[in-house]
Amino acid sequence: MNTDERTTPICLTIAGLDPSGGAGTIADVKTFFAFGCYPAAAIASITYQNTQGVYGATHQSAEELRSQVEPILNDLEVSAVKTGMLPTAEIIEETARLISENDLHNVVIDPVVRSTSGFDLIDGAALKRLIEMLFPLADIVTPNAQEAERISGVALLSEPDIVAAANIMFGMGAKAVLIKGGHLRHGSSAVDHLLLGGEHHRIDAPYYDTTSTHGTGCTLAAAIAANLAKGKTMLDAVRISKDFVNEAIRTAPKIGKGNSPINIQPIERSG
Ligand code: PXL
Repeated sequence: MNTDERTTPICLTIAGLDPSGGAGTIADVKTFFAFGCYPAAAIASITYQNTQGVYGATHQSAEELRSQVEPILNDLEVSAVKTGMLPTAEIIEETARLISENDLHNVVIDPVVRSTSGFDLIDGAALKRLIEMLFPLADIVTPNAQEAERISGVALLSEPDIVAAANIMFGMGAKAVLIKGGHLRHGSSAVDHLLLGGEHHRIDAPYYDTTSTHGTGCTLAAAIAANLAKGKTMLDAVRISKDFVNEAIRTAPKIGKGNSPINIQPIERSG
């Protein structure tokens, strides 16, 4: 059967390129494809890295970003957009303009602050712009616990802290907040907290004590975008995405000498 934009929703990522393939746009593209979506990708920054660390980056200008995104939006019917590493205020402002001018839906904002290896992927002033300009456009924001602490100013020591941090992010304009609590774990499970429409959903998964986690955050946010593009509700999209990432961590290969990328594989198609 031929496919088109109705049967194969198009998902756009605006994020950083990890040329070693573990995180950023390559993880996003693999994830969109894994869920049967058609991937489009614009690069906000070219990073220099491998599984052992991030060694630097060359950021795109606002004009370079627009030059990548405009032809895509002029031609393709984009059903969801995911943002990742947006390193500068000018890139963030341009991304916000592109989303609003084109009335893009199913907007997933992953507020990437730092790589696992400790490299800053955004500066403080840019993070402030990201909160001001992109949170109000976001259907969901997906900070990890550390990012949530930096954004909200609340130290996340207990569940009430998580709710307080999420409420601050609702005040910043986000429509749903997913706080990923890999290290806020309860015994042997890793719990993510989805706050949505006045409800608090605890999304539970087994915790794996592994260093094979490179690209986890990017993959989760991209999977949520893909599932929203396919028409899933936010709660289902988050649950499906968490299971997908969990399986990708469980079955991660050992690639490279550092933090191995997770195992992003197509989900089984039912027909
Ligand atoms: O996982 C955060 C992240 C996002 N985007 C890019 C990255 C990283 C971490 O290394 O390199 C491009």
